[in-house]
Amino acid sequence: MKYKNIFITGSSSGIGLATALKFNIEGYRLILCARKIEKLTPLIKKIKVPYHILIFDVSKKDEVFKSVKSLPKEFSKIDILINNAGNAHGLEKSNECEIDDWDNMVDSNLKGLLYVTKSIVESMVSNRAGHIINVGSIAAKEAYPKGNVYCATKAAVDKFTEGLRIDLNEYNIKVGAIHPGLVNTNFSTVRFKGDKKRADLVYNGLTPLLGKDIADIIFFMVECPCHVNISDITVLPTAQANTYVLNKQKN
Ligand code: 8X3
Repeated sequence: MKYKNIFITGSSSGIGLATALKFNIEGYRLILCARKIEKLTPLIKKIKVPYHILIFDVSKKDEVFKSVKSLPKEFSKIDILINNAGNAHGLEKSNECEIDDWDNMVDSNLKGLLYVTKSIVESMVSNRAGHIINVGSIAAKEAYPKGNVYCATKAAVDKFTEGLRIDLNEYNIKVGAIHPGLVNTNFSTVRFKGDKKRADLVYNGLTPLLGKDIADIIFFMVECPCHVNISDITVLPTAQANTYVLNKQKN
């Protein structure tokens, strides 16, 4: 089971970083993807397994295909793909938000995930083996105020996951998605463009999930026996009932 190659997008922070660390401990061979090499330095220091780094932006189609093609032979058979890269940009009403934020989210969360998948899936089909896990969001399942395009990109990923699973069914390839609720990563800081105070308020008064919680579940999904595919899983902090019902303690 071990010594498999796992390809993780967005592996320099948050859920991607936690997932890389988890699979490092478990002895998998890592293909670590990020936009900037500097951001991977702290992770690389902790890696004990064979790894390969790819620096590219998921939203740049040519960069994606060129990077995947450049993989050395020992990393070119990708057993597991974790489509994790993506983010939220802004939290404003549709009539008030920045159109660039919409572009950014469609380009990374949706188009980027499609490019990466397309660049890898053909070799999985040739191998008649593979496992693709898309990191979605509770936002895929329900829209919330001011979430508009972020929710739309995640809902599209959710539906694409389903379609991909149908297309790949005859090739013995597992496809699934994990949809987290509130996870305390730099997600909200990015969403609020560096406004740490506003970001902290999101998690204030409750115990959010950690990147590690999601990484542990991804590992469980990957390690299921061959005949078991977890197709869809939503994970929330105990204090979160849905995107807007939260059991927050007053400080
Ligand atoms: C992250 C969860 O509820 O902030 O995707 O959209 S939420």
